[in-house]
Amino acid sequence: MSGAGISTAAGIPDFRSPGSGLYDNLQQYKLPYPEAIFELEFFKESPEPFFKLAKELYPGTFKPTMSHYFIRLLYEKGLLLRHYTQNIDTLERVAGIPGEKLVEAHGTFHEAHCLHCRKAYSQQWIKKEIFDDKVPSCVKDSCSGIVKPDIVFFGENLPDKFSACLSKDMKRCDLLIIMGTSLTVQPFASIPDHVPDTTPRLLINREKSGQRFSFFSGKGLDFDSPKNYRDVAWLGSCDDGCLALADLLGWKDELEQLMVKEHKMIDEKSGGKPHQKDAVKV
Ligand code: CNA
Repeated sequence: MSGAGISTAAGIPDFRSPGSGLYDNLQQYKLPYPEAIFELEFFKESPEPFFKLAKELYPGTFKPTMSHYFIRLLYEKGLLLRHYTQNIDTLERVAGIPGEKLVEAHGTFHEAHCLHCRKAYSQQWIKKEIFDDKVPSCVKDSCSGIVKPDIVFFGENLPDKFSACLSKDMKRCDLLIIMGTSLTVQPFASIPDHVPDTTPRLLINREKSGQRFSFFSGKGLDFDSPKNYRDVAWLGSCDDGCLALADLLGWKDELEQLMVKEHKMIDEKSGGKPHQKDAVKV
């Protein structure tokens, strides 16, 4: 399972890293508070800040990281039961992980719907509207509702696939790898509570996250108490962590070569133009 931290090396800021995270850099949007940009009620009143940000962060402009290709290797070797992601940047798909192996818990930019009449719109349509600096609005007669990409805002339900997969996957999970997430957004953050008590849980992140709030609660990760027998925090960058793990597995060269090969293909597809943007300045 992963969060924004597996994509920061691609140049996409996360939410909460002090200084570089989106929440510290949204002054230009004049929001009442940073989270408002992803809140449904605020969006209905003031959609402009979200669409301005969506243009900056639009999928298709970034290349997957070493961490994404590590997940792809897990898949190719038949070890990936499922990858649960909070990310909306679609880099897992770009990295070649098939849709049936993914749970995009906070939705994707793949499709969009009118908030009023639910008419579906394609990614190409909404992309053009966003890049023309318009607030996309429904073209159906007498509707003109706002059209929103199918990413999950605060105040919206997660896709049905999330709970459907969770109930069948978690009992089969024999190693949970958690990468690049502050484990603060529910219900995603409680996935680690659903695996069997005998399943080891490995966190690869810049800081410890998701720790249990009380010694007795039994919920959350437990790295430091004497009772811990299965939780491990590897602190550092996700890419370094994946590379270190790949090294232990004897896959280091394969992983590095896969990333070089795939990035070359992405560059070729984009007509030799450098594909990767500089880190986004919001
Ligand atoms: P977050 O709350 O911003 O936390 C990110 C975590 O990753 C923090 O603990 C950081 O310390 C850590 N981190 C950042 N960069 C690295 C790195 N290179 N290596 C190791 N650790 C790192 O983000 P979460 O994903 O936990 O929060 C959930 C939100 C963020 C979801 O709703 C996402 O939709 C949303 N989000 C997604 C993207 C994206 O799609 N790339 C970008 C920004 C936010």
